Amino acid sequence: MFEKMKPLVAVGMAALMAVPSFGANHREAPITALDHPADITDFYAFRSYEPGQTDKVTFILCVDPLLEPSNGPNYFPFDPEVLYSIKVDNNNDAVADIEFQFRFQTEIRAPGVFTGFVGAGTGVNAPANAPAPAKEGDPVIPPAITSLDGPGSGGLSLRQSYTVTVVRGGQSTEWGSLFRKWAVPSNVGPRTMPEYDKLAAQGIYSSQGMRTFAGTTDDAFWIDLGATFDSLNFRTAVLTPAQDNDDATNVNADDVSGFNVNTIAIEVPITMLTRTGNMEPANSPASTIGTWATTSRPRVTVRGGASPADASSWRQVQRMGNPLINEVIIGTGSKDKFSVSEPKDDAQFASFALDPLLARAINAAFGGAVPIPPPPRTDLLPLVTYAPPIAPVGTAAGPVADLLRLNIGVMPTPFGNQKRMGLLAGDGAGFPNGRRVGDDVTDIAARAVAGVLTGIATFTGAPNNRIGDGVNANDVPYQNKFPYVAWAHSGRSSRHVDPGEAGCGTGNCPQ
Ligand SMILES: [Ca+2]
Ligand SMILES: [Ca+2]
Ligand SMILES: [Ca+2]
Repeated sequence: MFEKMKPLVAVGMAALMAVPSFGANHREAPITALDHPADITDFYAFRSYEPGQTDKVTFILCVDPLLEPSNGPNYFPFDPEVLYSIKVDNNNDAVADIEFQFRFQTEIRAPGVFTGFVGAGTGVNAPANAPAPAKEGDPVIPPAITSLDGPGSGGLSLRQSYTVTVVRGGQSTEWGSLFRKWAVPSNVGPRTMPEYDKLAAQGIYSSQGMRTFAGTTDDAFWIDLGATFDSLNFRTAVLTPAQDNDDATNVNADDVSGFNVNTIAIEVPITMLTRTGNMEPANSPASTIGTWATTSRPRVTVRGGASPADASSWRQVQRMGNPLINEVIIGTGSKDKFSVSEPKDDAQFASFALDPLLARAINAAFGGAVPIPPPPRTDLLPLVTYAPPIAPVGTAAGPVADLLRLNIGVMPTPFGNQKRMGLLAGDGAGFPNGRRVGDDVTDIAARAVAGVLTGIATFTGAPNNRIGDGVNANDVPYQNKFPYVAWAHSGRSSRHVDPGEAGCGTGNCPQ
């Protein structure tokens, strides 16, 4: 896009087009756009707000964007060739101290059946006129799928199990090796999976204070994608105060609505994550962790002279820490390089962060109506170093690195009291202090780029503090419990809320 739109103004417009898109990383870089199973769409990390679980942190890694729920017959298995990882730095050097690795295996249990999932009622048998060699009463369609294993799972032909490996101190330990963990399939429809919510809930596994879930779910992200990519043809660019304050109502259509995504979630005790092994208070220099997710594929060739650390057979395809960095800070020509590099080496990209083109594009596209701070943009350093207001004073800043930083000492905000604008709305347990599924990272990041973190009145007031795409909420309610995302949309009855259709407030969304 940058290459095609040469005029300076057009370049600025093209950059601004990215404003609402950086929340999710759906197909954001050239390589990952071609490798959808390894394409990380979103990464979340937050102190668990499920009642009784607030001494834990939940990580959610979503991959494989824009899954249409009706897209059978194979739907959306995880890729057994991909290593899905969640990494945690707890001593401020942007190098992982703890890693959670997920690998999937696929089995086809009914190889003669034309679809991955089949079932109805208590089963359907051959009628009297069934041609030979079948005879009346022979089972044809198995019972509806009500279980991931054992009775009720007979129609679950394409089934995936997965392993969870915890890597720390150079040691790899398989978590939950005493039981099989099944990935939850897509929601095919009410005949095949009549009690899908119960089926999905079977995919939550618990042991040793940890829980995991893997499966197809609702995409927790939301955005007015269509307006964005129609050459910045925004339906709303600056929200009115009333629109901005209504966290439950969309002014414009959520173009990700009705789509699923593949989700991996893991919840672990905070004491497993801090370098002290303790529950640290928010003002402790040991309270803030940095976390990111990666996807990797087997290396095709092993380069000579690789160090032991590089000797693994995996090559990183993508990584994601902050939803902001790769989307709007890194130049398009560097996005693939960024995807395959390590956070500890992010100083090579620091110039993008300290003078982001996007900020200049916003300034230009609004004809100067949106003033922006001059570079170097040190106000953005809390996103790329351990610094206040996320990490407390006295924390070692560490190198410039794209990590999603989470101060685990900050108590989680109860589900019903959370603000979509997170930290900007005074909700200290929200993005950019970690990221919850309901945080409007699109609007938060746009405003951060416009300078609202500077604390300088010129940049913290309107219109800078009301930039937004007019999509404020997910299309379906989140869960107030692990794994927090909503279960998958039904292939038979899901619907996308499109412009001109019902789904914005009490009326239709604008065209
Ligand atoms: Ca470290
Ligand atoms: Ca959704
Ligand atoms: Ca928004």
